[in-house]
Amino acid sequence: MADLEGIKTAIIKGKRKEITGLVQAALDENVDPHTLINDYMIEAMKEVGANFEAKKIFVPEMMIAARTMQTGLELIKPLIAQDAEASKKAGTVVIGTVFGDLHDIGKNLVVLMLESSGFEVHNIGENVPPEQFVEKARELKADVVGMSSLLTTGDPHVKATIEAMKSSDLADRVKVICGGAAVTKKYAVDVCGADGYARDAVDGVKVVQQVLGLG
Ligand code: B1M
Repeated sequence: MADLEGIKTAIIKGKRKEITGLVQAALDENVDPHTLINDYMIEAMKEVGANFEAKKIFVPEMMIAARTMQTGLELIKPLIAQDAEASKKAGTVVIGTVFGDLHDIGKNLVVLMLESSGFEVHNIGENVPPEQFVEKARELKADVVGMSSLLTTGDPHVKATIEAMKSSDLADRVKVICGGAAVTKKYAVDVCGADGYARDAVDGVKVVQQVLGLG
């Protein structure tokens, strides 16, 4: 029987060699990939964050846990993305993590969910300065720019990025959405003037559809 708690523990403890076998066994038993990600893998990362906050672990352990999570996700990705090519293209999304922030796991999940929902997605990486969001949105003819922010110290960069988008020539045609554990709807939308806020990757798809007036 699939050892789902084992998957969670392997991520928390950073057992990278074990994660592949455990995830593969779960997939072989037809455990829903979304259940695996949402109920076990993301939950594991929450516990890693709590352990870090409680000073039970430090940055190196957090990094090993993140790599273990990513190794597991690599196995799951093709299953989620398999129908994406057929259904392109509901719109073009440019997405990155804001300046000063190197966290990428959540953003990459949002990319995966958007791609599997028919969007053309350009992942412009992490530590992205505001002007680069604008340049890439122009170059790639984006309909939506999405930014991810995990650090509360990133708030000024979220604001600066939204301001850069809204004061550019793209303001009228490119919508801007935000997400990530450090951002709230109130801050992103009410304070900074974003067009939307998403609390997780599934919500990210809904919000992109919403701001584009789809479905
Ligand atoms: Co960092 N880190 N980290 N970290 N890290 C947090 C974010 C933290 C909350 C941990 C804690 O203290 N509890 C804390 C931030 C505190 C704060 O600002 N209030 C923190 C800190 C302090 C730091 C450092 C400063 C530590 C240090 O060096 N002293 C440092 C900063 C480095 C930098 O970025 N400049 C740092 C470094 C790291 C690692 C490199 C070791 C590693 C990241 C590896 C990587 O990403 N490749 C790491 C990790 C792993 C974490 C935690 C444990 C897990 C993050 C994660 O991947 N979660 C995190 C604690 C936590 O989040 N509980 C923590 C799983 C992921 C699926 O969730 O990213 O929230 P999340 O994404 C979700 C939603 O937020 C949403 O959808 C996703 C899927 O549901 N979402 C969007 C995200 N982006 C979206 C965009 C959207 C829509 C939805 O639209 C565009």
